[in-house]
Amino acid sequence: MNYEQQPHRRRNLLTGEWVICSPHRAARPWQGQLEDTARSKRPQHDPACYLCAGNARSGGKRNPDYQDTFVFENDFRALLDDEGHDEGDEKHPLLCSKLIRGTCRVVCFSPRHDLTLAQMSEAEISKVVQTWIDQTSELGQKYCWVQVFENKGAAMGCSNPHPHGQIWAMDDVPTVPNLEDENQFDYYRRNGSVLLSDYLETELKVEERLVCLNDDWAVLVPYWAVWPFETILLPRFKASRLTDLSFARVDSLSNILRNLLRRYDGLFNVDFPYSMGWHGAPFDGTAGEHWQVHAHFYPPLLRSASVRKFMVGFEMLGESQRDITPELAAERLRGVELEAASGKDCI
Ligand code: H2U
Ligand code: ZN
Repeated sequence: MNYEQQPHRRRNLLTGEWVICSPHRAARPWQGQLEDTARSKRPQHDPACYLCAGNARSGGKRNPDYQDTFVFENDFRALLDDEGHDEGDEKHPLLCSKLIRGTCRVVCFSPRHDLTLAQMSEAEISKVVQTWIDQTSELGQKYCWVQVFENKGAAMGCSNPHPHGQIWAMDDVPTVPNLEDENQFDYYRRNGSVLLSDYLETELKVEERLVCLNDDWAVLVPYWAVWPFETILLPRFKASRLTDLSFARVDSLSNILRNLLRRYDGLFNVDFPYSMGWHGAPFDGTAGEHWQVHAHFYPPLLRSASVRKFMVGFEMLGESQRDITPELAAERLRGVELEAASGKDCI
């Protein structure tokens, strides 16, 4: 089979889902929606921004004069941790539901309204990583699932450009990480080794999907990527959760994050939109031996700063489909020129 020419399906090892890859289709013309790509010049402090230091939020709370990162309870939480609403969880064989308790927080990455994570220094990004770890550690004592994520850019439905992410914690494991848990557990039980460690070893040998690499971390376009420039960030050592990372690994992580995010921005010369987030072993009282902690990056842009991919039609009804191959996407990301200081320790 010629993977560079012929339509084929690839299997996601983490979820078991398949994706159709149609490489011959990448050159088709586009007459649909163009995304707005103007890079707006923003002030360092915006008096109207609810995330800037010292400003008021909805509901009357005021942000402190924070210096690096700042975490607060989301004023419009999707999950509540009220006790005592157990009543009314009616059982019906055809109407399935269960109560969840949880909480939602907002993480400001910097007091600077005009920056993005990609534009911050390694030391500043390390503070963000450490905040993710501290929050995961604290919330992991109370909830079995802690989801750290960032939604960036208007194309991803993020209305506020102030650099920030979110954390949702809940007392049940949601659908996607639950599938990842099952598949990693199944592989561990059958092979006695860790799925994502074995997968990374394979990828490091073939190299064609590799984007960047330092001593501790690797970024690649996964074999089963759905989004055009989707990547996965993996540790090159055993770590089940964010909370397993030592200080040294926080710094090497911030090094590779900065490298990846600059490649993304450089690809179409735009503040690259994406949703990213961390998956690690659930906090279930075990060491999570079968897990490797990892981050997924899902950017919507396809062929230029103004053409995005839509997951519609066949993808809603059948399964995901992509045109540009993961191998070509990785080559494009590898080829982005970074100024010397940001490429330190990375290929
Ligand atoms: P996104 O732009 O990534 O959706 O995140 C902004 C979050 O900030 C959003 O979840 C919250 C919204 O609920 N928010 C507050 O908690 N307080 C406010 O005053 C406005 C927005
Ligand atoms: Zn702001």
